[in-house]
Amino acid sequence: MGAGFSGLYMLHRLHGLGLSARVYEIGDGVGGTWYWNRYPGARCDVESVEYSYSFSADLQQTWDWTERYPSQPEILRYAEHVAGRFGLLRDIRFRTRVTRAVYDEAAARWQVETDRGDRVSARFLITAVGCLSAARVPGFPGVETFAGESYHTGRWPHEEVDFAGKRVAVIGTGSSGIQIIPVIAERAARVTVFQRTPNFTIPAWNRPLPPEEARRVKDDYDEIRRSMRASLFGIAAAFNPDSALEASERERREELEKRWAYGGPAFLGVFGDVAVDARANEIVAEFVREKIRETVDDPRVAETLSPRDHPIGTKRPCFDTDYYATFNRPDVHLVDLRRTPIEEITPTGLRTSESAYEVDTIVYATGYDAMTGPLLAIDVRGTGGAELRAKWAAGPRTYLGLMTAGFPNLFTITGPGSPSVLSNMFVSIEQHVDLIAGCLRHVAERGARTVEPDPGAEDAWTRHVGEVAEQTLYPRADSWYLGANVPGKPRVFMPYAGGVGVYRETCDEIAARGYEGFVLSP
Ligand code: N01
Repeated sequence: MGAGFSGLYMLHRLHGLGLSARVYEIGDGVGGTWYWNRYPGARCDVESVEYSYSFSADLQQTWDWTERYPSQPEILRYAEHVAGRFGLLRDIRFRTRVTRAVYDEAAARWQVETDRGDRVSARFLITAVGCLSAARVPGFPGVETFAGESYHTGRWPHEEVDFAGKRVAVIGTGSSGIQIIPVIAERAARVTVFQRTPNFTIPAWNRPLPPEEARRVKDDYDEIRRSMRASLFGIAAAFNPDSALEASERERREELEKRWAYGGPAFLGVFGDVAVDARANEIVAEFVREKIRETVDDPRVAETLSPRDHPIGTKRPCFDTDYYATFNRPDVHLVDLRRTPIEEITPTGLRTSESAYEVDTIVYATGYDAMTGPLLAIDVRGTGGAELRAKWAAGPRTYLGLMTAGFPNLFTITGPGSPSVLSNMFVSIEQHVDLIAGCLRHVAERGARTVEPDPGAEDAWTRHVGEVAEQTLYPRADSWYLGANVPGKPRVFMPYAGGVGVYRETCDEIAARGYEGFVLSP
């Protein structure tokens, strides 16, 4: 299920194993999140040379990225290129949503249904549905009454949206809002930004990628990929293991300024204790607030933009182009929803507890039902008709984020309980797909019909995921990592916070011990 980067690579590996496979994809093209997120300014914040597949030396040597961070159109072209180059399109059914998947114990097969009336059966069912694909518009009263145009960043139309001369409201200041706001501000007559929680954002300093720089990376790719795989977040930038608390004032300043000037995710590797020690974290957080005060002319606006309710890095960090400076424009206004919440959407705009705002266009940059949302939107039933929704009602339970007990032969690429969204997704996707391919080979060699986790191994892993998160500052933020953005969703930290290097070693050891913790049935 899914023809984003995980589904595409999985299909390629299944071809290599000599298995027959079919991919169902809701969109009418490949690319997953990059197919849907066509909003102006959409760009990946991992560097292009690292946000790419490593499985084919030929591919990584022949594909040329043009910018330091790849734009959405360029990433989509890359996905389309990969699909064509590796002969994947013939096995993908587009415009087709899987609605139901029921495990038939007697046949040891999954019976899969789609919204186009397909009824197919498969030995293995692999979900490649993405972690951030269930877009969410909050249930503001009156949402459906708005007479102007409205868009969610994650469901952006294929045609260009014309903002010229328009009064635009943007709700949400996560990664998507922070990327789209400066671009809309360039085009619209007026932009009003509705902010609930201010976010920390670091300059990306995007720029063209000179061919000689790309050449150096290509010459050194083996080493770069090796260090990415062994790292915490799946990126090659050096992580400084030193403590912020032990560094002198001058050393701190130098390191922070150096990383700010470099930009992008490397900033958060500034000191080794930022993610685990509140005092170290506050040093880095205050440095960013200082930058906000330096950049934003109006001190009250600067203060409203300054995060104070969560440690830096505990909500997904953002990386921007001119975000804070955009608030110096006379045609951009910031509304603090903590002080004056939205009460309703009206036919002509929005009304907060304080004022009415007349607008032509509303942009919802309001995020996703992350990680579990896309999978639980499907009616998945395992052994004895058990519902996945019921099993995960108090939070996802998995072994390695890869499988869940009671659902034989069902694999979840970058599922909850794996590093996934806390990493460069390409590193996590390739590792999971390779792990699944290895497991399928193991099942075949043993002559087994089914594989699923031992419930004890699953309990221990689920506990471990929670314990690792508790050692960090992550649980201190109301983030989508914890499901906090979706009313009623259980508050459980979903990704594995131990880092992609440690996670990979753990998986490799488990595989070397004959897929310890997995049960094979004849
Ligand atoms: O979504 P978000 P996103 N009333 O959930 C606000 C990836 N990504 O689409 O923080 C008012 O982060 C909400 O406020 P609060 C990346 O992993 C990557 O921006 O909940 N406001 C928040 O400000 C990212 O983390 C890239 O208080 C409401 C915003 O809407 C993930 O996708 C680019 C509200 C949602 O922010 C999701 O990012 C884009 C309400 N009822 C995305 N409900 C790159 O690679 C929500 N909000 C660059």
